[in-house]
Amino acid sequence: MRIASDLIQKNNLSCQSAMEADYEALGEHLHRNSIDIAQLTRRAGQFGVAIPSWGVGTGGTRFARFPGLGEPRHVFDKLDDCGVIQQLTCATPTVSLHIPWDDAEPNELKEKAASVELNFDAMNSNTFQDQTEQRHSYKFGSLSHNDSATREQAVEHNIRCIEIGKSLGSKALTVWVGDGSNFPGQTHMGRQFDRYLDAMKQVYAALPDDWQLFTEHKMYEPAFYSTIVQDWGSSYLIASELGEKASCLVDLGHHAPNVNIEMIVSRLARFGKLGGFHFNDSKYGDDDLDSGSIDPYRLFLVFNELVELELQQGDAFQPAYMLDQSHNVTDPIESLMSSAMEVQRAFIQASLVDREALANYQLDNDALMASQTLKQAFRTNVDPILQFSRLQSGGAIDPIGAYRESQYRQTVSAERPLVTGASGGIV
Ligand SMILES: [Mn+2]
Repeated sequence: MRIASDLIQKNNLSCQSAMEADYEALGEHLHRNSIDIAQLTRRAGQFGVAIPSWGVGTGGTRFARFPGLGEPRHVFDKLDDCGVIQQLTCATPTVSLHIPWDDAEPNELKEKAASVELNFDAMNSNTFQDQTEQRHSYKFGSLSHNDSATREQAVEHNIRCIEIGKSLGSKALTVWVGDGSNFPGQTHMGRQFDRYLDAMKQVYAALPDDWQLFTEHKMYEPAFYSTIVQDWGSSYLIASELGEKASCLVDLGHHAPNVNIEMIVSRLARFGKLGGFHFNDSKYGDDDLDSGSIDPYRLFLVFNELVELELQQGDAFQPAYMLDQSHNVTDPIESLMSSAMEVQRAFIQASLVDREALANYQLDNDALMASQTLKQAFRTNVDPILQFSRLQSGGAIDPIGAYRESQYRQTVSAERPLVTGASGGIV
């Protein structure tokens, strides 16, 4: 199902000489600032962000879902689509599965993933919707439900996700729940949090030594008055209570508008509890728009903190990166390729920041020049670095152009019937 390599080579040839001229010019520009473009290109090649399996399906809103052509029918089709994204961008080497949406025989999953050169990232549990033949409903909560049998069922599901993940080579479990309340007074917020913590401790106890557990906060939805893991403070409390294998995920869309997310990143990392990210973008709320499509400067500022942390902590600093967005009006493969490149771009731009100059401006209280130092890096067009890195790794200089030329979507739509029912899940 992958894209023919001669098609990629032909597409690359059509834009290679322009790219090389741009690369040389950028190299000279960076050299004047004592930055080695070859080192940055290697850095771009080492960057990876995970694709969520559910991201390759078309999403929807509470109002409607408009299915796209040739949507994946099951996890094996999803892995094919993820394989195409990695083949062309060389920036998405792993896939994050969602159980039970992606339930399948682990050996078959491993075999399929290997055939499209992908590995498995964090496992995601689902206790926010009911499955057929499920004994206890999650309508009024899962890990924090006031009925102990429902909590036990949710704990067992999370432990099952760990077991599946162990056989796939995954090393992390992400827990996001929809638990909360829709009315003041509906739940006792203190006792509900106690029940959640107690259940999470049982999940944590089943975690292998070399695994991580990520807790993900979300301000609202599906519960609208209160959610059990409402904000990064609650998330931090949970991760602290559980132990050192637990840390916090920051989903860029799960905050109130205008919240200073890069400051949250700095705070969590300061206390060793920054686990990783779910990247997306938003305008009004938890919009799940494409990463970098609304506010690329904010994405850059987040990476500015991350690059700074990497310099301080070295290889010990290994945050988990995943895209988590919903594609309602675009081809999901195109959106995910574009988003992976936007995240990679922010990473490289943040690597250009003159940290010594910035530190001195901070010491001198020179707010204007400190800000200009960041802006200078942000304004640098690093496209040639990303393009050259992809070419070196066997990918496409222009992934979206090569993808369109390949007619992949048209080819798979001939064998994948239109899916009108299921919705792309958004967590
Ligand atoms: Mn998320």
